[in-house]
Amino acid sequence: MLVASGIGVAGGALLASREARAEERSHVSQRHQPPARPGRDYQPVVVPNGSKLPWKVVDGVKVFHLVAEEVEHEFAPGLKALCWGYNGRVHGPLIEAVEGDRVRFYVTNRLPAPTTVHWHGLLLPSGMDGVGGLNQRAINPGETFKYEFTLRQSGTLMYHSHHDEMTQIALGMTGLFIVHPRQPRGPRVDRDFALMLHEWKLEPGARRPDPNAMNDFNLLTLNGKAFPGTAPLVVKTGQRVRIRLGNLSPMDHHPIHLHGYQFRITETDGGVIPESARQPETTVLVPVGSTRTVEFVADEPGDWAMHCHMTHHVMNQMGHGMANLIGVKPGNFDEKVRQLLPNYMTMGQAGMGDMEEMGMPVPANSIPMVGGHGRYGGITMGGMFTVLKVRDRLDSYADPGWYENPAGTQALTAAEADLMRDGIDVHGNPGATDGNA
Ligand SMILES: [Cu+2]
Repeated sequence: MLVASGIGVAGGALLASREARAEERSHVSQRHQPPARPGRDYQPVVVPNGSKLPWKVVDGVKVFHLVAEEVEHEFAPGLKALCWGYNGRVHGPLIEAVEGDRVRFYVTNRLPAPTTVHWHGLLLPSGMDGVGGLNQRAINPGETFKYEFTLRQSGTLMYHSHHDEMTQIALGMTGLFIVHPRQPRGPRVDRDFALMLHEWKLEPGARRPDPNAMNDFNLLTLNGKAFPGTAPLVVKTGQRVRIRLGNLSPMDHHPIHLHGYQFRITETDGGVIPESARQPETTVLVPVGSTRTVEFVADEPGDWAMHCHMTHHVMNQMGHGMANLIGVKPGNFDEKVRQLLPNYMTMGQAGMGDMEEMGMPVPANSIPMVGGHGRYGGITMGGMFTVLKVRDRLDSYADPGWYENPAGTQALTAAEADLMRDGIDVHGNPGATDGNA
């Protein structure tokens, strides 16, 4: 009897606490704060090559309108394709709001297929989570759905289609969703950049990316652009810089490496990393379906490369099923082939580095497989590559051009006098010492 009543009491308490939690949840979703304003309540992020989703306030709610549609997108000068995105952009415009804001999204589907929008990493009611068939009926072509929730967290989050994910994400239907904290946290950041990573398969000359690709991606992008189409990140010396990286590539994680600095990884899409757990890094791995945020003080002026460290991810439209020609001596092979193909040239015997310089003609609507031009010649990286430009003096954040290295701070051809002084015989063999000694 005693035992049974004990269970009864415990059961009642459990029920009461469950009800309290449910009430708390609904209370939280009701108890939104006045809509925060850019400049006054938060410092807006910078989206290189990108755009932001406009909004208006209606009765204390921030109202947005996303239109899912086909978009002609330029990946780099000379390379366009028909992709799927939002509001005429690939990827979709960045959404920017503040913790405590009540937000309402109208989503109009102008695609030829049903779609949904999933709010990746956001804490919200299950029915707003956007998984087609699970949380809602998919939005048919021509329909407009409404999503509404209160932002209960801050951070670097994302949005993407969650219906026929393989096709729709591969064609570009992703975007960043930045939620600023209501109360500023940590040291003030001067430049706050947001970049979305992606990978595509687009055959030279093709009009549409191939969503069936699983391994052979040939176009790697930052905010939808492949170098040399990527805009630089421009910063003044001494500024505190934040870079937010999101990855909704179909298949690959991207180790993003920044030259010239050590940074700390401060946040994931799961929240803020405690200060004691922030390791110094020069490369941050951004897994598929995640965001990573890094911070550092830009105290060293210059042009600093920032790129994915997977070497195939800093190439442009390159087929990977080619013969290994390293070290091959073609002899008079070229001459013989030219009788049939007048422009034939065997390439690749010493690698790919010369290919950008050669100015080989490329098929219409394609870009050369390697990089662009820098201040000192060809840059043998393309794809997921950009430049952090740090300058002592800036009139604006427009591209300041290439950095002029101060005299004595740049690698140059070794002078004869230096070689003499240091006893370097360029024809000698300096060898190597025993690694165990
Ligand atoms: Cu990569």
